Amino acid sequence: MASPKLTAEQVEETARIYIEVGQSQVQTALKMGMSRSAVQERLRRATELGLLGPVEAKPGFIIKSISSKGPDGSYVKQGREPGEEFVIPVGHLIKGVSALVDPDGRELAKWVKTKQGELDPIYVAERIAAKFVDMPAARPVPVPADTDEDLLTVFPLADFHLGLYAWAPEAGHNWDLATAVARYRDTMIKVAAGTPPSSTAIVLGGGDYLHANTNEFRTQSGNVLDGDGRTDKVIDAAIELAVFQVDLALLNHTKVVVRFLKGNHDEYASIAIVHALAAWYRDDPRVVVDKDPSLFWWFRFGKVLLGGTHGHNIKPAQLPMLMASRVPQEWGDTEFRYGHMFHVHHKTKTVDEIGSVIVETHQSPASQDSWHYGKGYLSGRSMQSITYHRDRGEDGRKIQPL
Ligand SMILES: [Mn+2]
Repeated sequence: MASPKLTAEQVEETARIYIEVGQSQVQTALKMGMSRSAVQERLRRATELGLLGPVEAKPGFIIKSISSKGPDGSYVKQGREPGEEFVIPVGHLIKGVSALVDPDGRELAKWVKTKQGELDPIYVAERIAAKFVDMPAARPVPVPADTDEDLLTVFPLADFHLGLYAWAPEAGHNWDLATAVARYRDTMIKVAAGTPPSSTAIVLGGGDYLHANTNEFRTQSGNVLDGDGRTDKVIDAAIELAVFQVDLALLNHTKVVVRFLKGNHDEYASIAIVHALAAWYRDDPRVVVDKDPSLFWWFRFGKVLLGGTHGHNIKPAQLPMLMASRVPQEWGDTEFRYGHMFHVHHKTKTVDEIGSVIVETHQSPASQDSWHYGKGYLSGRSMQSITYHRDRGEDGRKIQPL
């Protein structure tokens, strides 16, 4: 079958060379530097046009058969050879076969009719699998075999600022939504790998998980921010990343508690994250999404009392008294008390343990934007997990620099 792509020049050139080399297809192919099958295709077309004799076809006509007289005087009629073997088109099945037979019932020609039909199951499975390549990991996550009932691990998600945009000439680094998501996921995996299999995990969004509430990209106090992407897009990526973190925690911990504190950048956008997670995990008995809308978080584990807040409304030194006043019962029942704060993007540990509470502020893994860079801030970037023993307090931590 002649390809429609062949030009008249290509066909003529092939016919000329074929005659030049003594009508050898192999020699023609060698001379033209192409495959023999390609030469054959061109020669078929040349024959139809009569370029190989005996007469050239008139414009718009082709030669359908050639009759010639053999050396012994008999007539030889040459017809076109059949085309390639018939192949059923992908996704089709044979609908029917009809035959043209001679008076003796012998088959002269056959028509194979196909129609769009049931697809090959393997073909369908491969097509579906291809669609899921970029989807998050499948759930449900298997329950980990052995976890330590005496341990609890907090995974602070400190000032992720998803949606922050930074341009290297202005801010020292290039940073955008896609970069942030990729780097955070990578770091989450490394943190998880260095965390013991405590029975309880707490995914603690420390506030400013998102860079902004709206497409205007402003803080609560109205400062203009450098944003990447539209709010819908950022929220979508933020939910997916939170699900990634929770699913990761489910691999190593029996129970996962999720709490996202509000920050001064995402007072409203964070609500969407919390509610999406609550819906996502509503049928999973291993996940508890705490929808508490307040700015403060308290959690008791054995003799350990934990507290947290973003930190835009109170100073670290105020947290111990607040803890004692807001949850006096838990305060009285515990011995080891810790406060987690964020907002400042750098690491501090309150020098004095006020009322036996150690309050720390967390380093952010986010890149600086032009404003922070311009202020000359020099904090490092990391993520971590902190593990507590129910009777002994802090038991260890895995710190992962970015
Ligand atoms: Mn903040």
